[in-house]
Amino acid sequence: MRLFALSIFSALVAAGSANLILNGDFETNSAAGATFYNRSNADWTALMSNATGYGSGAELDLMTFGAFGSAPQSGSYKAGMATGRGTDAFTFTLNGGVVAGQAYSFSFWAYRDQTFVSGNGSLNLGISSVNNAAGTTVFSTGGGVPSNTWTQFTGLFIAPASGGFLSVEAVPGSSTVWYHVDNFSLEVVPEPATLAVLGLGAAALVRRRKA
Ligand SMILES: [Ca+2]
Ligand SMILES: [Ca+2]
Repeated sequence: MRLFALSIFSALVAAGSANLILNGDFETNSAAGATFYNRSNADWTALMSNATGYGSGAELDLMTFGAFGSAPQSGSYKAGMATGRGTDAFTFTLNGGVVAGQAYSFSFWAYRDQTFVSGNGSLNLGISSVNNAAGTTVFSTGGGVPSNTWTQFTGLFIAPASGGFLSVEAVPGSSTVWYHVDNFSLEVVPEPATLAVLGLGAAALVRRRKA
């Protein structure tokens, strides 16, 4: 019964909503097939559509095939964030924003590139009302980002505040780390109340079938 309800839940999450992140794959840009390393926040922001660099590190990268590390996880571009000079960070502009109290699911891909540094740190996601600040943190990888292998991170959260932006921050650990990131998505999860009703309906359906 629980598995049956879970499968309905999964189907709703999968089919129910579109990606709220307008350029979560980094594909909409003016790079014209080139790779750009160590951009200032202003220059990286100018390259990107619907994303804004704001961190103190200000050495963001936009990379395509042939750049250091693995090929982009999705499409032709990935982004790079380091902690050598501070905290590299950016926000994605959201389609319509998120609403406080609503449930959301997220997914993104990341790894620690070891070409130049082998450090640690974390990647944090936040909901922000402005495009140049982290806002309220909703997820942290902690130190558990694998090196050199694209790894998917997924989860659910209840939005702690309303906001039009999803922030991504490379938080320094004990030594410099270079994260490569790609393919971010954020989707609305059906209301918990709706899920509860559907779960009861599924349970009732199972009971009827067994009777
Ligand atoms: Ca991409
Ligand atoms: Ca860089």
